[in-house]
Amino acid sequence: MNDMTPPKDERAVALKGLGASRKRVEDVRFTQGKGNYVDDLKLPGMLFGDFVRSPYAHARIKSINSEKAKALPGVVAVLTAADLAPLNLHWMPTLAGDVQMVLADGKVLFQGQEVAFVVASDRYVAADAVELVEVEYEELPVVVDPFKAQAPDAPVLREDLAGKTSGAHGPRRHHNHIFTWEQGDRDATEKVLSSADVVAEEMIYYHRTHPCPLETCGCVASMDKVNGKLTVHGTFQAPHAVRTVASLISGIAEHNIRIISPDIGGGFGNKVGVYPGYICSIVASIVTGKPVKWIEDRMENLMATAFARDYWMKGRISATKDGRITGLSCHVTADHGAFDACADPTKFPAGFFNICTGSYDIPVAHLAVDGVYTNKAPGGVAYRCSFRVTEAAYFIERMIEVLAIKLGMDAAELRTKNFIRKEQFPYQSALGWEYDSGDYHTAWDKALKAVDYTGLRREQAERIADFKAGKTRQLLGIGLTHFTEIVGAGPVKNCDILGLGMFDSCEIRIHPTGSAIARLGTISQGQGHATTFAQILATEIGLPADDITVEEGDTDTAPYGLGTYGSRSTPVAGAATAMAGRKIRAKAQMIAAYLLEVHDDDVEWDIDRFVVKGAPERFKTMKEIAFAAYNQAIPGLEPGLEAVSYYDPPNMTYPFGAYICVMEIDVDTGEHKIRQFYALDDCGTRINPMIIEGQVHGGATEGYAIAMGQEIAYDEIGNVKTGTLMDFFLPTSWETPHYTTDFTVTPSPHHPIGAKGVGESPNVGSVPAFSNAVHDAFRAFGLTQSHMPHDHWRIWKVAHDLGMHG
Ligand code: PCD
Repeated sequence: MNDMTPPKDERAVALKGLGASRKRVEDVRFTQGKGNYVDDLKLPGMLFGDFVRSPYAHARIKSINSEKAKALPGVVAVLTAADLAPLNLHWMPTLAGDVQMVLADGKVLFQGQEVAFVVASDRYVAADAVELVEVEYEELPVVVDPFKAQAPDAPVLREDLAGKTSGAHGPRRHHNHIFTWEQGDRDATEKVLSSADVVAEEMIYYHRTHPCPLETCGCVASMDKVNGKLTVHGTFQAPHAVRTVASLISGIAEHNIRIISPDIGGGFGNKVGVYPGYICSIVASIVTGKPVKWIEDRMENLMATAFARDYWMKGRISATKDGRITGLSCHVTADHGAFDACADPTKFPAGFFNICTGSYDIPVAHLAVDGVYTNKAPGGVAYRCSFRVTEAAYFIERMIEVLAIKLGMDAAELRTKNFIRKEQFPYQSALGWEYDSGDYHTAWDKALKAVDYTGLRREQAERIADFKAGKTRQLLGIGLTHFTEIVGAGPVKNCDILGLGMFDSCEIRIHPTGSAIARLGTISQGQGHATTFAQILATEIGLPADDITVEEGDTDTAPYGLGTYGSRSTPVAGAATAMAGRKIRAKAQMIAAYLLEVHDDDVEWDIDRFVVKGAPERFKTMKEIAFAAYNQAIPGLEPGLEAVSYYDPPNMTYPFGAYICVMEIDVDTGEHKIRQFYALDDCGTRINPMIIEGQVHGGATEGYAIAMGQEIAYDEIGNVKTGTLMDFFLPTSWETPHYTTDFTVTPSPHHPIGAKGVGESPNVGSVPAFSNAVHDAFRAFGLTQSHMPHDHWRIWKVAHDLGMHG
């Protein structure tokens, strides 16, 4: 090394690589109102589409009269199922192997269902015309309860499936039954449960809710009839998959379709599925020859696009008298609404719910999930969780608490006693997963110590005594959770969506002057990929992150990938990025050796350069190497410095965490106050600690909303009672608790940089922590289980039913 060379640590810091809390490069435009969202797009001659939607949850359509609407000046077309039928587009395939009406075909099955699509010169004319379309309905009996839906005499919801005794996931045993999915060993589990010392049994309900991104769903479809190219800008979390599906459905050759996801204002799973609005906009653009924009309003988003959860989970868990868990059984009744449009990898009709043995070493388990049709909106998306993992984590973390009550044991101690031990990894779970790595005891002990758990329990005991003595009306709840997530779908061999294997990709081009562009198959919706993926590369290829542009979301330029959801970007595309970087570095090594006139093996990597072994003063920086790649004829090497990697992960990654919520509850008003919320996350190698902290704050806030008030509620005739933000709880900074974040680092053994996902973890972990805090506050007064969301009224009701109001 010569005197001019800055020391290693200084060079490493200058790269802003792995581990740096690099400021988000996206925020320069976001904080100045310069983002580029779908609704910012204005194309010449653009038309606007808007839906006529059903006011009924179940009704036959007797007639649709659009004459008055068509007569309104500015209205260009009104599409109904009859117009789409000749193109065979009045129904579309769902991600779950079912079919779904694009526009109501003979009947409607949920409130807010799309009935007709009005296309007009501007949005206001379209909205006025929607009011003028006359639809005659004949009401039919409504089923909103998935248990009643399975009664022998329940109304037939899906007449199109009449007589079909099997569906995409096997046999159907009733006209409203979709599938049964079973995992684990039923007989062995029953045997253990029937002879166990202690068995706790409970029905745990995870209510229906909605991702509710600030930006609703929308698109602009533009068919260029001259060159035959269809361009669709849209809020898509998986742009390439949308392109392939659009080609298969429409018959337009795939190279003639360009899908662009511009900036996206939050996805949270809401923007994974395909909605009628996309199909109708594309058809309308083909029919009119003009670009057609469709943007949902807030009510449409809440009422009609993909819901989340709605799982009734009946659990039984057994243990020895001293609290060693011996078996677990779970039966889920899954309310999928009118069509099975659940967004899961094809072979997993209940997603990865079979992670429901959680962080515990449970020797035998059995799971059965029954999917059921009801008169509710379709969906079943992974709202900030990897395909039903939040339901699974909620289930097991509630069951642990219920078991602790039955055993008369401290719930923290029960967890400690049953955690999978560090030396058991890779761990084979009873329901079929291989957990890659973990160190649960270390994380748990750190968390308990951080909140002074023993002190809190002492305080709680005093509070209970004070309450009983009439000195206070405030209870103290300590909500514990230790969760294990499963993120990073693939592997291709068992994960696909509509037949597309779930790999991901990165393509890098290094420019002659030593800056670069990387393109990925994923798409950020706010996560900060442009910041973090450049950091992975900076460390791999020794060029500063600030000199690397990261681009996603345009199918004409990005390599094929399966998109961003299920916290898969870091585990899959992040791995592809590291691997592509390593290909660059391998070629750079040959170039450096040539320039330094030594053998390839005689140079070694040193942060941002190759150095001749034993002669540190002789080196070539990556910047020099990049230039040489374009201006030297190097024998045996092609010019240029580019690489692409398509990465099929060997396994998923299993991030985990320990969350503790301390909550004050007013017995008389049902109000709560979060006194402390501690979140310890282990996502393996941390790329950007600041972004991770932001992810935890965001996810925990969504979890807070879900646990404490947010829901999509229906009345008995299928009216959505929470269709506006007046009724649907979306916390503002006023309600949002303060969080303390912490971490441990247990790298993934199979990921090239050891990273696991983190974006969803805080939702998976926080919901049970908040809910357990509510339950824990009332444990001493006899509460075992009460359903979320724990809004003021429900908490008040719990106290009331326990006789605490005198
Ligand atoms: N990271 C770091 N480190 C680690 C991991 C991670 O740093 N270790 C970071 C990365 O890079 C990014 C983030 O963090 O940036 C995240 O990541 P992940 O976990 O991998 O994930 P992704 O794939 O990217 O994403 C996804 C997620 C999800 S799934 C969701 S819901 C949500 C989350 O993400 N969403 C959202 N977050 C968020 N944020 C925002 N802002 N926005 C949004 O929208 Mo789903 O399934 O879809 O339901």
